[in-house]
Amino acid sequence: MPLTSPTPARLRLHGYWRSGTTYRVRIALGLKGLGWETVPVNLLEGAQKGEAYRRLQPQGLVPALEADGLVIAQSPAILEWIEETYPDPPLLPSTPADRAAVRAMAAAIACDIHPLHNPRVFARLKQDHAAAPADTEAWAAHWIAEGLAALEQLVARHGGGLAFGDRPTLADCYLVPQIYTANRFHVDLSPYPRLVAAAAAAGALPAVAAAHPAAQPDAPPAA
Ligand SMILES: N[C@@H](CCC(=O)N[C@@H](CS)C(=O)NCC(=O)O)C(=O)O
Repeated sequence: MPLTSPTPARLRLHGYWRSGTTYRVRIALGLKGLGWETVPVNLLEGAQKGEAYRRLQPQGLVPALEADGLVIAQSPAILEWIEETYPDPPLLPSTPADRAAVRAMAAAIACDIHPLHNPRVFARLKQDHAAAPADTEAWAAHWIAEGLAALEQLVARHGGGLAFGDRPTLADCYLVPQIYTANRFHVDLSPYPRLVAAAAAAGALPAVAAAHPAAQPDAPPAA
């Protein structure tokens, strides 16, 4: 039976142009052919900690997605909601084993790499351990490199032109922003040629290119 998607809800994505978690959601929305309204939450000004934003996302972390009356926190939950609500085109493969492989790639980034290079983690390292900006950058680079090394093997097992096979999946939604962030922290990506190639191939897709941080309305002009 062909997959069908319902008429899109009015989608409002609260996030920040350079946030990797917001970038994930933009990629998924774009791949589904969905439009959305960007609601900027300026992380540099601490807007994510304000009362108004915490009413949507009590952790004070971006992104949050509003879909008509529904408010969804946490990018993995948002991505799964998008996939379940708008199944066409699918961003998960058809068999449980393949879906598990895609979710493992996603979790390697979402659970084990990304949380360690968050502004709130850097703030704590600075406050409690007198970490200088060079120290927090080295910290981030360490955890990113360790995580990417394992991910390179997962992608070697399953990848084609993209992270999993040759069709975009949720794994690409996570990988592209993580490679962007790795570049921000000056991580040497030469040990991860498959990841670099997969992210470049995904990034060349028009929907993914449109999700790039520099293309967002809240990005500074020189980004
Ligand atoms: N697991 C959460 C993580 C969200 C998250 O860490 N967002 C970052 C930006 S990428 C944030 O809002 N950081 C604000 C801070 O650290 O104060 C998700 O995937 O939505």
